[in-house]
Amino acid sequence: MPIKTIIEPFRIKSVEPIRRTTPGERQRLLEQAGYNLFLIPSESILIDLLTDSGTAAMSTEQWAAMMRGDESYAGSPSFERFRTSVQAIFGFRHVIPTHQGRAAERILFSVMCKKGSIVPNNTHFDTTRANCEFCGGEAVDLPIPEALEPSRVHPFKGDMDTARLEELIQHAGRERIPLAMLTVTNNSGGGQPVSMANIRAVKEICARHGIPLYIDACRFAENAYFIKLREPGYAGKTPREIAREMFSYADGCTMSAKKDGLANIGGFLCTNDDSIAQQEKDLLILTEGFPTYGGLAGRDLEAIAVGLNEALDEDYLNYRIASTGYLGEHISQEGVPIVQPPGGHAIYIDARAFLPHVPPSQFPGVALAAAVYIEGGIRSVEIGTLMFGEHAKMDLVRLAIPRRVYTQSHIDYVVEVILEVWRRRAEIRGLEITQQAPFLRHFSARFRLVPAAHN
Ligand code: P70
Repeated sequence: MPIKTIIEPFRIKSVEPIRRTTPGERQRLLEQAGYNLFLIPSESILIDLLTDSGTAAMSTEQWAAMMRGDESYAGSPSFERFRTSVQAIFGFRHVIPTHQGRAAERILFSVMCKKGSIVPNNTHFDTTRANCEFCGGEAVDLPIPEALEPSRVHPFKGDMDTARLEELIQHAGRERIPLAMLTVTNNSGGGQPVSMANIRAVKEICARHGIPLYIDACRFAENAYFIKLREPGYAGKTPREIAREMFSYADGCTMSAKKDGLANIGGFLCTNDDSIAQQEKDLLILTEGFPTYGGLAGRDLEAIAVGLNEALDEDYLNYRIASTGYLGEHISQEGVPIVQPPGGHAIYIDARAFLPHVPPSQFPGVALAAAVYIEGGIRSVEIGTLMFGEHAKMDLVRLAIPRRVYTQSHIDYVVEVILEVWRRRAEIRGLEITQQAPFLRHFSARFRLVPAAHN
């Protein structure tokens, strides 16, 4: 019999202790933080599932490469290794390093958008939407209808609704749409993949109207692996071959290397358009740095150059997708409502279904995330009414799994904590905002419990 157990395909060389706290301590910390988990010190978190961004464990090869980092201001060989590695996978003519994904977004939208522009996407993530709007653009989400039903199983829930894209172009006119985007995987919609067929179909529509297509590539390797597992014709291809094909249909991309770059910081912006690239590099110099480092140290460029390749390793991707799925299956089989099927980098709990007694106006996602922290010291993040305001179609709590960081027993602990919160769900109360910022309010908003009489 072939051995079926999927193991972590690495051994551990350096460890970081994590600290237990008591429920009483956590209750106090949470009240001090205005019920916002972003405001809790990480030493008081036991298992940190706030984000899979910048939280990966680096490999020995990445650490070794960092020592080769050349910190020259201009023309560093570390940049050449970074560019070679990016081009081998993404294939674009221009590679512009940035300190993280949102810097790539800001530069892209500053160059391509103006007041009145419309940017369609399967679903814009928080910083993408905010940067688009900050440049005067309108960020339009066009997910397929299945994506808005959390319990509905569909292999490519990240697909864009191509009929609505056609309609939008007809209605708004090509001149108002400077670019279209596809986010792989779709983070706000549950970490769900986009199919190759959909990328091709979106490209065909964009090309017909002369609209450039950009891919928000943060989780490109996980998306490529889902295509291999689920899309007819791709089972025999490597994740790298699939990624290359995905990007062959695009005119450029934005990337946060903090996700599938397996790095703790960094990003990049790519394009095939020489004139756009020139304007982007000019802006880069203004705020990020010279085009051979773009706000990063030479050692960061080296870590990304290696990390991008490790993220495409099949053993790694098999473990990655299996361990996320394991968490999803073990909580959903006990009745916990999650976005189905499990995503690549995270499990998303449907907070509206989990807490039907807490209306969206009382932030069920924030309330549930607070309860999970008090129960077991686990930090998660709300993706819903707090993050997206009126644009929120769902209230989700995301349990994002940092790459190569936690073992199966950590995940078993998370399962146990979530199931305990599930048993006590009737006791969880809604929240109201006491303080908020004008944009990206989720990072700093503060809350209090809704008085019992209003519940
Ligand atoms: C996350 C982080 C970042 C991101 C993304 C997509 C699809 C661009 C970016 C920006 C953000 C976050 C959210 C909640 C808690 C902590 C962090 N996503 N596009 O965790 O990239 O962060 O490098 O500027 O997902 O999903 P960057």
